[in-house]
Amino acid sequence: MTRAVLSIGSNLGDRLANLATVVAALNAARVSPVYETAPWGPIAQDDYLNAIVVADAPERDASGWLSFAHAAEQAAGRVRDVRWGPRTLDVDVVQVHDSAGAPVMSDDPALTLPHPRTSERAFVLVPWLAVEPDAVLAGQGTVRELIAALPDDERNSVRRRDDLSLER
Ligand code: PH2
Ligand code: MG
Ligand code: MG
Repeated sequence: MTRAVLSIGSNLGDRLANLATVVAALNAARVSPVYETAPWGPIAQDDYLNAIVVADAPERDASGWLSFAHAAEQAAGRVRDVRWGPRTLDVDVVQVHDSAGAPVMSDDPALTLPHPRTSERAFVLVPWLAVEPDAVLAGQGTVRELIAALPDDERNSVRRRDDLSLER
């Protein structure tokens, strides 16, 4: 059994429906509230909806979670796109825990774990805290502390959308 923390995001098409495809494809998932988030990175684009999903799988290892992420993106019609540009669905593997609950660490460029830049991104940290209040970003500190350390403009770039839900 492994547990993955997945960051899901969409800023093209029916954003909420795109995110919902990920939840539908998983058993035993816990899902954060949905957040409206300002685009992060160098590319001007529309706002995203973002959420965090924490999911268990009996057989999937870290690379199995990456395959799951890519398959979900393909199924949502994602096309080859520019780095950090708009997308129908992005599924990033933020962190994976092995069967003993220990975080998997990897510097493989194909799957770096934990996911790079997580500590700088309110659109990952804020939903993660909402679904796992005691979460720790492996090697970097508690998610609560990391949020407190963000610049104000980054922390304020995400807004909870209580009118939207991914709960099944
Ligand atoms: N994903 C990106 C680039 N920028 N900004 C926000 N707010 N949310 C995202 O999910 C996001 C982004 C490329 O993966
Ligand atoms: Mg991605
Ligand atoms: Mg991404």
